[in-house]
Amino acid sequence: MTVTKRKTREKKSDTKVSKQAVKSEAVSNDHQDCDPCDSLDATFKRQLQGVLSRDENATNDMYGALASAVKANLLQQWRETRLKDNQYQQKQVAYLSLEFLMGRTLGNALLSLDLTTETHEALNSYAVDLETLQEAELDAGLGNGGLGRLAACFLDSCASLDLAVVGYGIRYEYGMFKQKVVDGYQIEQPDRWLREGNPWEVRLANHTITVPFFGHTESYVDLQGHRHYVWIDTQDVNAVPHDMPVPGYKNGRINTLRLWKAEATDDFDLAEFNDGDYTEAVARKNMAEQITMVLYPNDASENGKELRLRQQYFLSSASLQDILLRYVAVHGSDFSRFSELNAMQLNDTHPSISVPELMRLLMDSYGLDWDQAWEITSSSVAYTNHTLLPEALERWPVRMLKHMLPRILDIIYEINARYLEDVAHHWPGDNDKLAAMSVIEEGHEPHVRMAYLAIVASFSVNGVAGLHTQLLKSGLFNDFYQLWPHKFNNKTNGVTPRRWLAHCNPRLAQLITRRLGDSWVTDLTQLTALNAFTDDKAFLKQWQSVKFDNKVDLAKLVAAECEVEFDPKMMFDVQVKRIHEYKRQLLNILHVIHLYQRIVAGDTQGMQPRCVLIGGKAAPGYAMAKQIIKLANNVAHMVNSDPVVTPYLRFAFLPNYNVSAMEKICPATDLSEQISTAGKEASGTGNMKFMMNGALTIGTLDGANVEMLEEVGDDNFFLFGLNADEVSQLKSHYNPHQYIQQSPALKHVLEMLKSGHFNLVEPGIFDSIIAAIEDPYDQWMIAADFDAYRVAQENVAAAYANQEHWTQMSIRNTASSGRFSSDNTISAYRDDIWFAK
Ligand code: 26Q
Repeated sequence: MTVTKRKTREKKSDTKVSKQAVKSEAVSNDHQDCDPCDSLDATFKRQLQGVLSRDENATNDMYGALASAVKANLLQQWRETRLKDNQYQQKQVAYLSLEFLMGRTLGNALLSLDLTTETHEALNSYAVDLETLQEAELDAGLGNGGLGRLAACFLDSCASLDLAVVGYGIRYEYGMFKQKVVDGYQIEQPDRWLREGNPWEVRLANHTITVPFFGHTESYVDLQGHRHYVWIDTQDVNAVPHDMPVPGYKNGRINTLRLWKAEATDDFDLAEFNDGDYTEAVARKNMAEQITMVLYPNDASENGKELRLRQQYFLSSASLQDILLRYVAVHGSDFSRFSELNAMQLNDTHPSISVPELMRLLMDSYGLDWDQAWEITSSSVAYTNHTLLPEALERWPVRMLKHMLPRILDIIYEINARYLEDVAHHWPGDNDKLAAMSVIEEGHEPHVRMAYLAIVASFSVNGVAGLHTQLLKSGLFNDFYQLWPHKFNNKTNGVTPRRWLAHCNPRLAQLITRRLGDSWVTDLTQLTALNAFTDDKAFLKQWQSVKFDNKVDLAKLVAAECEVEFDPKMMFDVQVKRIHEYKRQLLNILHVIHLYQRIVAGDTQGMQPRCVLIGGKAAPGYAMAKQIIKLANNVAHMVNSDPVVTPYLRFAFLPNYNVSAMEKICPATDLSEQISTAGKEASGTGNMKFMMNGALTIGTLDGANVEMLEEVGDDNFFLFGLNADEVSQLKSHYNPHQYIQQSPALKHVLEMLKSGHFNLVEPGIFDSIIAAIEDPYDQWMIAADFDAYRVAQENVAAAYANQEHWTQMSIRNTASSGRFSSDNTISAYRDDIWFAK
């Protein structure tokens, strides 16, 4: 292999504070464009006067008025939090993420600010209820799925735990696409979530930051003989912060989610204008503003698109400049306390270009030498990995970096050259090791391996569940684990109990609070006290009736969205998540077909009537995932249109699954499907939301399921299937036909699929699905787990037949969910990684 030539080491230059740093003296961080107001009621009325004159679309206007009133109400606390944090008495953490899947803000803000009652009262004089207004809010869908929603749950917990944490992200003009289903096929529509404005955000044009692209680097030697690098002839883009409030739960802290919007710089336009090329100037403006136009909708494979890299660098550079300006405003150019007072958490490798960018800023803007800059960078950056799938690991072509970010590429080379010396020292003479671990993947088209770059520079590398972290250490990152075992640690994911129980399931929350008081909201382990009531008949009845009422509500949504009638007396069996082969929605659908065949054949012995719901989006370019959606819809059509079948089985595919849909779904679910191929789902977080709301899980030993099972015990969990070791051992000699032969049920299902029963007018459309199941290279091992899954589902049915016992198991699931509060997770990040207060 060729180890890239190391350049002349950069020497310490005089630590001159840059122009930017001086400018930062002016950083007041004030949100001047809004006035704080006294009572919510008064503000609401004032806001309303402005809108009621235009009375078409009154609900939207009233929502806007109410949201503005709530924002005005929180401005004072927001400012106080900022002033306090600006004094830098406490470690500041930046959570850097390309995704924040916030969902709606209003209901959560009212809960945290303790304004729900006051709001109900303020609305009394208008013929509209709070729920209707809440539903008028469009979801902030600035994320794909688990990773983006985790970031949102973490922000809630950080604020509620009184931590000084800023979320840094991108203000995408278009969030996650809206999914329509037409003739059973997914259709994507743009999500213009800002079309009616965003009452929660505060635009801070005076805090705009400039991000460079393209150009080239030059170097010079100063009078002391030190070499300096300059990046010149760049095309600059402005990053304008738009802040969103993140209220802590009834604690007075309001943290900030700072989302950057890309805008063209003035001199950019001006230069072109002076050249007389007006149209070119406008076109360039467009190019700049494209950066924050749209969220990439893939969640499990890297796509290598140049615009995506621009987004990543734009976020990283703007955020780091912002962090450094804030630091310098208080501490001046003395960086000796920087890493004691700052930590940057990378949400996967997406913002990992931050590593060379921080080096660049410290050296080129603030005059530090390489060693000082590296010491600071490598003690303030931490990396969280969210996937084991090799196809999802980010790699960027060296060529692309050289063109777009030449100075950054130089720094990456230098980081790699120095780090490879450590590797060579640890494995003397082992050139294969050097090639395998190099940040640069050599070859016809050399690439930068972003995960390796992140590991090399981070003082902490964590997985998101115990099993996931184990697999990182023993597999994907084993070489790095051998080199730096101390960097690796686990932080099992969690979800916020404010949104995922208190807000989304008020019936259950009230029932719990009547028995336990309300301090479970900030200390979820208190739910274990519910175990004392599993023999309390009255309590069991109340628990059942809460679930029943929630099912009535969900049935209304399903009727409206899918035109399928769900009967709340039947079991609600739900799988909602992104559509991916490894998550095995296909296994679920095959089981539905199996039940359908049994019912049609009159074999309903031991069956419990159930309504199966599947929801989730497929990445637009993921053909197999889209076929799976089509299959679900076609099977649903056959199931629901056969009156022999519907007393036992109903099946719906819910379009446009998102955060707000989950708020209705998880409180109403009896059975949660967590059936990924073992070793493939890093953690899962939907699994935790369901458990908190009293669903039982049918699942494999994968991700955080392992820990959920540990908490609740196997009497209260339907476990099935191969474990991660068995999956990896079977891989070399997997023979799906053997499993198909051994399982009459699976054989029968495949025969029906092959007969075209579900696609009579569209022959052949499911051939690729059938082939995948029968493929000896089927990584997801559908056939291997089918029978175990079928048997587990029979156990589910038998258990559901005893409603009292089922209810006891349901209570035990909620009671055991305390460990999966994101408060718990964030406390561990705080203590073990951030060393924050
Ligand atoms: C990468 C390159 C280019 C474009 C997009 C992406 C991209 C975007 C999003 C790649 C991956 C994602 C999202 C991954 C994700 O959501 N992972 C999930 O993270 C959860 C939180 O830790 C886990 O619970 C899930 O198990 C994991 O799948």
